[in-house]
Amino acid sequence: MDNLFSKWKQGLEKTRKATFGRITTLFGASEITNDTWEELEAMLIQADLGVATSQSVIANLKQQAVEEGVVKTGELADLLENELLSRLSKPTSLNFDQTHPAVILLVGVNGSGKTTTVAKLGKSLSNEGKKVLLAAADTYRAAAIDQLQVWASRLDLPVVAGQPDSDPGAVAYDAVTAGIARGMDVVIVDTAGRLHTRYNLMEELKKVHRVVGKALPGAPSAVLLVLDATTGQNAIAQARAFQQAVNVNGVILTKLDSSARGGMAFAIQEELRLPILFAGLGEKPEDLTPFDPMSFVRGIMNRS
Ligand SMILES: Nc1nc2c(ncn2[C@@H]2O[C@H](COP(=O)(O)OP(=O)(O)O)[C@@H](O)[C@H]2O)c(=O)[nH]1
Ligand SMILES: [Mg+2]
Repeated sequence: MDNLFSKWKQGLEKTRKATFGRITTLFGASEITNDTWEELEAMLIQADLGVATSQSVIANLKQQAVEEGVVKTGELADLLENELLSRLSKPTSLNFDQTHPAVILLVGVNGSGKTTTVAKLGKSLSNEGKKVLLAAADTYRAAAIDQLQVWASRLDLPVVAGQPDSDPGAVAYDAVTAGIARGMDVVIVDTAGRLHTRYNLMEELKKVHRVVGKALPGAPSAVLLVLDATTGQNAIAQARAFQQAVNVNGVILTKLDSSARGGMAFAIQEELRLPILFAGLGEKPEDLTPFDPMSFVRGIMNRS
């Protein structure tokens, strides 16, 4: 087993143990009955796939079982693995060619992991040889600015930060301008997650988005929504609010390692129609990894 897959497996332990691991107990030598389908559907719902997605998985599996003459529960594991895999989009990577520097905005509610992910993503892109600038545009909390500055100095990445309570749009604008002047390849912008009202938050985000486009036409290249995997289905409603405010291009799913609800990944793709680009499998900088559907599905189902 290679290192990366063992990391996925380790990171998905909670999801596997709490839900998907129990699904495999259904797979034995017995004949498939109505009860099998009902139990499987209930387990998928419990695994946070959402009702609609779970029902659609079952409908497809039933059809395939008929078509392929599958009658024993033991043969369902392969069908389920393929079915789950078909629901996750192929690995997607970020587009760095749209503007130079590429500008990436990270958005999401407080505590979802934005600031940590800005640092991790910055580190990973810098390891690939890109010149990365971080921008601390969550000016509503002094602690958030400090947090990113600490990460930046630890990872040896440059950072542009405003004063606490300064205009987040202005910080983002300065960061993009600095990125152009300093010949950066990527500017990653951290944003605020909570204002007094959701309306304010979304208006602020729209503004940051607009301002970034003024500093560099065509920017941002990507708006990535950071979702906390421990919040399960709740994250779907959150995501919809962000999608209404700005054009979200993809999801970064954090804290898979502390979540038993990793099944939400399927609901993200199915209900939000957003690709998952990266996964957080821990708190350390190297714990952000491109989302790999095969490792994810095999990791939750305990198959190698
Ligand atoms: N276990 C784990 N913790 C994470 C992960 N990503 C972020 N965190 C933690 O989640 C907490 C909130 O993260 P932060 O970046 O401050 O969230 P923000 O409010 O959205 O900026 C911190 O304690 C992070 O260390 C992850 O992938 N796994
Ligand atoms: Mg933050």
